[in-house]
Amino acid sequence: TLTTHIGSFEFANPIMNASGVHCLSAQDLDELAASAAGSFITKSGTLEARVGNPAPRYATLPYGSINSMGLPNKGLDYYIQYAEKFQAAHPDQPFFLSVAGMAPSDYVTMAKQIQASSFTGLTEFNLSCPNVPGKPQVAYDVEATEQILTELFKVFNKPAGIKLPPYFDLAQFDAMAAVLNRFPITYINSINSLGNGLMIDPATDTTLVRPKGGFGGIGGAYAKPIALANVRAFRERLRPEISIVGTGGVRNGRDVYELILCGASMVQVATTLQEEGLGVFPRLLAELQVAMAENGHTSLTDFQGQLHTI
Ligand code: ORO
Repeated sequence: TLTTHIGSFEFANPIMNASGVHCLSAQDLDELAASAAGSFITKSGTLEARVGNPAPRYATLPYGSINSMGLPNKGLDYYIQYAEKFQAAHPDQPFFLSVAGMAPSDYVTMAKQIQASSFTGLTEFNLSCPNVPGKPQVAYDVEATEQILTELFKVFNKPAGIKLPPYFDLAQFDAMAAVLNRFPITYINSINSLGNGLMIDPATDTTLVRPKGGFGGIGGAYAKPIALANVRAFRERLRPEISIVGTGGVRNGRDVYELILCGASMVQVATTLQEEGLGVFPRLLAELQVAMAENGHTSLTDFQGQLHTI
């Protein structure tokens, strides 16, 4: 069985989209919901709808992607309305609502709106978007993160997750985990894209994307070892009640298996979904089952978090 859990929610399988891919419109979300994915998440909604950054803002790379979308989205009201309607029609199909703030106070405002809505699923607070010009990635600032979470959990008591950027120093994991452990968080999602990479077209000596002078978030295979490390490092530091969604570098079923081995309960796919479309889900599910069978496992809990070290 591929059954998995986040908080009190059960999912038939652990593979889903990462926020940003195939999740902008109601039609995109309906297609995800009808796909083989175990769940789905919306594009990060902001208080006001956004058109995002100028094109070109996504490019395919030899081993992944670069994006500088700039949070194009239909606005929080649109996604709350979608969530309320979908939940009423499909009460047994839990899903995720992602939100992002343009300012720290936005997170509290949005949390209040979601709290007041009828949505009872999982809300993911994106503290790690790398692509809005002039806006830092909040979760690289431990104090700012602590302040936002303090204010947020004064008004919010629904299941909440935090989308984190990749960290690279063990002291960063120590500091962030210590903060996260103090709040009633249901899960973390590691990782967002590797922020502010740069790729160049050799034919023209020109950046591949236009916004921010060519800087953008890197995803795909480039991200896999970083994602594994972030999932593992947080699993070793967070309270066991806090689940982990593992995101980054999934191209095949073995990649899904390895994120679960490092401690993930759910695994999200962005670049490969963007490149391959919804058919990626049945393929990854079949490949995950092969990887499990090769190691003699029949359920996710047989190997979840059971990484061997030497
Ligand atoms: N892109 C990312 O890679 N991560 C985010 O959180 C948001 C965006 C975007 O909209 O640019």
